[in-house]
This record gives sequence, C-alpha cells and structure tokens, in this order.
Amino acid sequence: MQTLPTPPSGSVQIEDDRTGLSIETLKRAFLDNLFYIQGKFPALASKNDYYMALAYTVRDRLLRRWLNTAETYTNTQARTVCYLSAEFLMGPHLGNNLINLGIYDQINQAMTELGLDLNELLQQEEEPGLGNGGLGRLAACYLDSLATLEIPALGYGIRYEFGIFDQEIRDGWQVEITDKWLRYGNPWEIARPDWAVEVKYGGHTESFIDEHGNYRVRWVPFKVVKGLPYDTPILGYKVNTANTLRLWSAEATESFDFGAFNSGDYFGAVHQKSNSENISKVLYPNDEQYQGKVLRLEQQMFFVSCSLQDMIRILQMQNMSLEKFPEKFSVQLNDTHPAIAVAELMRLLMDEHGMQWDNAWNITTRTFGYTNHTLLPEALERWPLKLFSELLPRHIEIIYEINRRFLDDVRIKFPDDPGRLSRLSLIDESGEKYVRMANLACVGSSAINGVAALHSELVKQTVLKDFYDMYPEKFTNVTNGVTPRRFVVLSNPRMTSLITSKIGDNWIKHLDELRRIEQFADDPGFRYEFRQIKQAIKQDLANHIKSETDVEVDPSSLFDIQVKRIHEYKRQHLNALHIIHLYNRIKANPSAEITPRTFLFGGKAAPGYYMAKLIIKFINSIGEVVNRDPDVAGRLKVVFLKDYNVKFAQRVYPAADLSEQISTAGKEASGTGNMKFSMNGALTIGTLDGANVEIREEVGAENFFLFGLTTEEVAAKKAAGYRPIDYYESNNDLRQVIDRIASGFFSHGDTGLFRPLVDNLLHKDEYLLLADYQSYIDCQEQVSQAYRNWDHWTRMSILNTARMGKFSSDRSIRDYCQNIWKVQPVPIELKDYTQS
Ligand code: 9GP
Repeated sequence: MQTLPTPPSGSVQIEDDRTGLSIETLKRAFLDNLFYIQGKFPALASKNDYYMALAYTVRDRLLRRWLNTAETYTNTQARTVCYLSAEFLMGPHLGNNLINLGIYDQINQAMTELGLDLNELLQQEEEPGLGNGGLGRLAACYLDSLATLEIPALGYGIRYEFGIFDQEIRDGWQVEITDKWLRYGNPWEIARPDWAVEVKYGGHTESFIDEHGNYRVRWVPFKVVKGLPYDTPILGYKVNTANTLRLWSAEATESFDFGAFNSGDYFGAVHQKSNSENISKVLYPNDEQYQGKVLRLEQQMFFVSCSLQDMIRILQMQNMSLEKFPEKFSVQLNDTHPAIAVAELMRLLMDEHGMQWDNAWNITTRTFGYTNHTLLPEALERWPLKLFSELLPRHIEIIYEINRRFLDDVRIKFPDDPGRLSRLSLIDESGEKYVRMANLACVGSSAINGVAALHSELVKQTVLKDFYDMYPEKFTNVTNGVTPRRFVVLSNPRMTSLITSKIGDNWIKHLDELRRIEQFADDPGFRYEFRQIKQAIKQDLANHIKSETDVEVDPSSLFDIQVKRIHEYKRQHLNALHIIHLYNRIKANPSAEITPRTFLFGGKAAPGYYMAKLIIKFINSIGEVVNRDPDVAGRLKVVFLKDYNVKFAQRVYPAADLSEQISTAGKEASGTGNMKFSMNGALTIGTLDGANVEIREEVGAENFFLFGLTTEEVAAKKAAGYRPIDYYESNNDLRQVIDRIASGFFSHGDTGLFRPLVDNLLHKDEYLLLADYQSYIDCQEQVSQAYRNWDHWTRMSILNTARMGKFSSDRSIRDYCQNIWKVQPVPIELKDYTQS
C-alpha cells in the first residue's frame, strides 16, 4: 500500500492572474502566456501562438475546479463511474470550456480589445479526432453530462497519436491524409508519468502452489509495454465539477536497449521501442466493421489493463480493500471493444492480488455494465482463437474457465439444448474457432443495454436473444442523448439568445424546459425571428461552401443535409436517387414546379470499404453534372463537403432545414445526428429506425416526415425472397433514374464506373433502397410542398426544437445513474486558495 508523504506546511498561493475573470486580468494573463509559454511577443506571434496562449489562459481557470474535484472525490471515497471506450471524439475543447466556465463573453471582449478575433482562434484548434463517429461522440457527450450532473466519473481510453484521418476529395474520390492533431502540442492535457503502469503480452503461463496451498498461475510474458496516462479536465456546465478523461499512451519499458545498441544492433534497439509505441499510434478507421488485426486486440488489452490497474491504484490510495471494488467503481463497457476487461479484472484479482475464483468472479460481475451499439453482424467482434491465445495466453485460460462454469448454468436452465449451448458459448466452434467478445461482455456484466427503445428490443430478439432468455433481468434500454451545451449553445449562439430572451437560460441544464417555447410557435414575431436566424446561419454556410468548393448555393433554397459516416445501410445513395429523380423531372419538363433545394453531404468512408468510397464518388459526380446544367440552375445544387468532423458538424446542424435519417429500418441502433439536427430546428425525413422512432413520438407525427418499411416489413420482405429487379421493372420513374446512372451520364460516358452500384441495387440490394424508393420520393414531395409554406414550416421547426428535451445526454446519464450505475452526485465546493 502506498503511503502518502506529509504535505509541506503552508498553502499553495494561487495568483489572481491564473484565476481572475475581469477583462483586464484575462488580457494580462493571455499576454503573459504568450510571452512565457509560447515565447513570443505580439509582433512575432502566429495565430497558433495566440490560440495556445488563450488555451493556457482558460486551462488555468479550470485547474482549481479540477484539483478541488479530485481532492473531494479522494476525501469522500466517492463512488465513481468509469467509462471504458476505445474512442472519445471530443471535438475542440476551447469553445466548450468557455461555455461551461461561463466566460465566453468576457474572453470575446478581451480578445477584441487586443485586436484579435475569437472565432478565428477557435477555428485554429486541431480537434482531437479520437473516434470514428457516433460511438465516440456519444462517449464525449456523456463526459460532458457526467460533469454537469456532478457525477464522479473517469473516461478511460487511448491517446492515439493519429486520430481519424483527414479526408480530401480529389477528382470526386476520397483520399485519406494522416491526422497530425498533436503536431503543435496539446495545451489541454497533463502527462502523469508517476501513474504509468505495465501491460503484458504473449509468452506462456506456469502454475504453482503458493505458501497457503492455493493453486496459482504466473504469466511469463513475451513483451511488456508501458502505459503512460495523459489527463484532460472535463468541466461541467456552470458547476465546479471537473472530471478527468485519462488517455493512455504506449511506450517501451526501457526506452532504449543499450545492450543491443552497444553491440551494433541499432535496428534491434530502436525496433523494440517503436514496436511498443505502435500500440497507441493510430485509431482504426472502421466504423461498424470489425477488423481482426492483432494490433487492434493489443490496443484493447492495452487501455483496458492500464485502466483497471489504475482503478486498483486509486482504491489502494484511498485505503479501500479490493473487496470494495464494485462499490467504489461502476465500469461501463462502451461496446465490446473493452470486453477483455472481464478476463483482465479476473486475472488482476487472482494472479496479482491472490484472490480465489468465486470471490473474484463475484466482484467482476458486480462491476461491469455493457452497452451494445449495433445489430450489424459484420460489426460483432470475434477473435481467431489462435491469435487470441498467442497474445493473451492467461486470458484464454480464464475465458475457458468462465465458459465451463457458465455453460453448466445454461445446462441447468435449459437441459438438452445443444444448439443453445453452442450459440451461447464464449468460443465459436462452428468452423475455425473464435472468441466471441459480446458473449464475454454479457456473461461478465450485471446490466446490458441497447441505445434506443427499438434497438434494445431488437437486441433481445436477435443478436443477444439467447442471453436474454438466460438473463432477462440484465437487459434494459438507455436511449442515447447529446449535449445541448456543444450542439446548441456553442454551435448556435443566435438561436440560444433568442430562446433565452424568452424563457431564461435554465433550459441549458434542464432541456425539458424548452417546451416553454411552444407557446411562441404561433407568435408571428417569434416565428419571424426564428426564421431570420436560420436564414442568417444558412447564409454563413453558403459563404463557407463558396470559399471551400467555389459552388454558389442559394441560402433561401431548402437545405437538405445528410452528414454521417458513409455506409450502405445509411443509404446516402437513396438520397442521391432522389436528386436524380428531380433532375430527370426538370430535364423532362424544364418548367416543372420544383422547390429549390441544396443537397449537402458530408462523411468519411472506411478506407477499405469500396462501396462507400464509390458512393462518395457517385455523389460528387452527380454534383458535377447538376451544378453546371443551366436547365436546373437556381433549383438544384449538390455539394459534398470534405472532412466532416466535430468542428464542421457544429456549423452544419444549425443550418439545416431538412435532416436525412433514412437508414433501412432495423439497422441504425440509435443515431445521434438526428437529435442534433432536430434540436436546431431541422425537420426530419426518416424511417422508423433507431431513435427516429422516439424523436417522432416527441415532436409529433405531424412535424416529422415518415417513409419506408418498418423493421418487421423489412424482415418479411427478405424472408419472402426480395427481388429488387421487380421494383425496377414496374416503376418507370425508378427505371429512368437507374438507367441514367447505368448509361454513364454521370461518369463522362463511362458505363463501368458505377456498374457495381447499379448491379448491387438491381440484384442484391441488401438495404432495400428499391423497396423504399417510391415511399421516399412521395415523402420528399410532401417536404417540398411543406417548405413552400414558410410560415408553417417555421412553426414545425420551432416545435421540433421545443420538444427535444428527452434527447439531452443529461437525461441519458440520469437513466444510467439510476438504473445501472447506482451512483449519486457529489457537488464540489470551490476552495478559495487565494485566501489561505
Ligand atoms: O451505429 C451506431 C449508432 O446508431 C449509434 O447512435 C452510436 C452510438 O450509440 O453507435 C453506433 N455504433 C457504432 O459506432 C459501432 O457499434
């Protein structure tokens, strides 16, 4: 047990320059940081120097809260949520910290007085893109809400040196560029080398009998890697709580093998070092596509082991016994990526801390909760048994033992059911053998949840049905949510001021209060202002589009936006078929009445996902033709915006009139972009999928454009032998759309380019675009008609914003706290060090 040294007498003096909030103090502190940290004076400073100086000025103002929080949690031995996630898509920190500290206006003024533009400095921040999409961004929203609700929490993940790639578009194709987010340094993090830990890989195990006569196992690893924690403060909104995001970076245990170096083996010496560092080098850029690469398993084991060892350190530092682990920590597994934690905690408790199996298993199963985020079979993680056993020889032994005991329980509950046993087994033995990570997570957790009501039901009926039969009491739902601080207050300051001018600012923390603006939905003055704001934001985005792409778009046209990862199930190509349908209508009848629309797309494709990349090329190719055809001028524009990320998302959501949420029913677990759009007053066109179902319930069916087959209808259609070609043959309009693509019209006459897309749609169409086509087109026609009545549209738009209270991540976190984590708020009192 670590004993802490007696602190030196006397207290820390905190200077006002590091805490003060007056404009003068802020300016002085900023210039001071520019000089002493960046080593520049204004005449020499770059925009980045200014950004860094400002970031340090703000960080200083977080530190007191951060340290007070840590101190309080330590002194009260507070029960703590540990959110284990391979991804945290945080987005830029500066703006969010200004909002949460409540000093946005002061800083804005201080910068203006210094002749600087805060917006430019905000744009300067390289965002930490340590996630692929929804799952990683959800983790970030949850950290914001945990802090805002004053819940003791730690986010644990990986400090990838390279996050999600930057996307360029060249000749219409996606090109991936390395993301170098750390190149200018990261002012928000603090390294904690004292808390570094070691992680083992490979080698073999040896059993022995210890001095008490107990059977024990010793793991003799092939390699050991050091995990170094980097901490980032996560401040809640207008509270003193600042929790920690702790990301692990991999290093060699001995930074250099001098033996090898001296004997002339330079390569060998450097190799071991860089080999270890590779573990946290790069984020796997696949979204919902599992890739069985050993480095990925090394990453998972790395951050999980580091984090669990860190929790044990915290427990011991607070003089709590290991028996108290599940009382002290509630550990949430964000998808199966951290599921190895079940076996690793067992190993740590038994092998490193001498506990017996039953006790260790009791502690383990009371500790974990598991969130499932997908029903797509290709996303379910399973590791080839051989690869797994070679890398984690001790864990496979533990998993076999968990499995043996678990299958005995299954036999008792379901005798004579070998099919069930083989489906539930942690080892897939149907062909080549695999370790099934979802099964491990289910057996080792006390709660299992999906991320929207529909999804949680489907989880029980499909992917985890056997586990539901086995443990129905473990299953629950927590519908996702998003933080209104980043996605309304920071992203949409104009709408925020309008709402606040009417109902005060309580809604920012209690989003249900937005309902109070419903009363203004029929007020012409309010509607006018609401619409004017939307127009102004659209104008800003139009300017941005012009400067980025040279395409001129009309801000009074309907902004029809689909931004998200590119995936066939999300059906960006269905949206594209609609564009071609409108284009064909205009070509057939140049005076056709068409509501002018601007179609905006954004999103990255996994680098190895050919069809998704072809869809990007397809959209760009349609844009090329449509945008320069004089027949459609003023009516249709198509723009693919490159490099969709959090920073850009914040610009896009407030500018949308229409939000495209058009996945095949039963495929999108929840979606969270759908919530961000709607909060900002966009109307949704969507299927009954994921959280769309609940959004529609909340905003009212009359304020939502619904189309498409339901989950049951999709299943029935597939079961009946779906033939997409029948739709093509029986629907003239659809045929013309498909034929236009196949003719090479959008590919400079090349009939081969989009052939894979066309063939896939006509002969396979796994995601039922053709079955949903007519319903989608008809629904889009209703959208067009509705948009012609601006006043009514604005009313619907206001009602969407007003009724989105449920989708605040604060509500989601409250649900987790009450139903799964059983954890209470611990308010933080701000100690005034300056007085001591
Ligand atoms: O695809 C889901 C998305 O629907 C959901 O909103 C998000 C957060 O729960 O998770 C996504 N799943 C993954 O990224 C991988 O399982």
